[in-house]
Amino acid sequence: MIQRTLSIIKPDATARSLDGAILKMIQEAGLKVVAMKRLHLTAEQAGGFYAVHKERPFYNDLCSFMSSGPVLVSVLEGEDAIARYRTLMGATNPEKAEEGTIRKAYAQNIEANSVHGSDAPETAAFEISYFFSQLEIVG
Ligand code: IDP
Ligand code: MG
Repeated sequence: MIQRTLSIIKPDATARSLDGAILKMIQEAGLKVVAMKRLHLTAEQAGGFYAVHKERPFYNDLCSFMSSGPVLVSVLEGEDAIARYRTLMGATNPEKAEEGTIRKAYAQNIEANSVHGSDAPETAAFEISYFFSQLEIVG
């Protein structure tokens, strides 16, 4: 099934100018970038995006980190895009990420782990609409 998923290149990666390298990995994996924007989120905007993690101990740190610099937000489209992008990203903790994944290559630690990807169709729909209108998505 053709799906869309929400990707974020996080502040640790934009700070090191890794956006081009990460997008190259995404495109070489056969995922199509159908929307993109560069944003500097407020802590409140990051908090709304990560509302599902509100009760987690790392929530406040995560909101600070995600608003500490620019992010590159994009919509990726392709066959089974949600699971395929999760595989390409690698494990949340880069120490556990497999060779060939974005987090293995670039993540600094479990928080500053370079990329976000939606984890299910419902979260993808929420996350895409958090950043993009239908007009901004060009398949
Ligand atoms: P995911 O990004 O692999 O889906 P989630 O569990 O959804 O991982 O967590 C969202 C984000 O919160 C992670 O990507 C990471 O930036 C941060 N995070 C997750 N677990 C921890 C932790 O134990 N300590 C600090 N930050 C964490
Ligand atoms: Mg997640």
